[in-house]
Amino acid sequence: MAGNRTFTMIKPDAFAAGNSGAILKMIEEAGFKIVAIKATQLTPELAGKFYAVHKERPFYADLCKYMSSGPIIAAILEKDNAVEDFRTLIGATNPANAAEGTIRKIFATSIEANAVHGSDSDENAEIEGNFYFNQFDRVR
Ligand code: IDP
Repeated sequence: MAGNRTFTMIKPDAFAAGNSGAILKMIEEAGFKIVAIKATQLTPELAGKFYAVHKERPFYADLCKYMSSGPIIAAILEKDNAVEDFRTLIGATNPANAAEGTIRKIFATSIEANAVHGSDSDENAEIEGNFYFNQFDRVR
């Protein structure tokens, strides 16, 4: 059965451009409830840990640099079928391939600076949420 929570980050490009509020509005209007949220900034080491699954990819070093380049918002979101529905809402990794009306189509500026993160499985949603939030930082 699909889980009901996912994890997102509003990435440094979207945060710096002042698009956090507009993105959170789209997320809430799509039916997601915010159950944990914080503004923070990753160090390059923490970005490397978060994206460790990509460490053999050619873009890994740039990705760690970019993701630690400025503030972000991290959040846990709740909705039925959360992981899949949120991936649909954000659109394809490369904004050039993202469907009209998706968050990445509207706000992303490149395949790297693509505005938002969305977990790709229930298991990763749990791991990624726990990376940022302890049990007292979230709605139960
Ligand atoms: P996803 O975020 O859509 O799940 P992943 O393949 O898991 O995409 O990649 C993680 C992040 O790494 C992307 O969101 C994007 O910021 C960055 N990225 C992915 N592919 C490339 C690339 O080919 N060049 C530069 N950055 C990339």
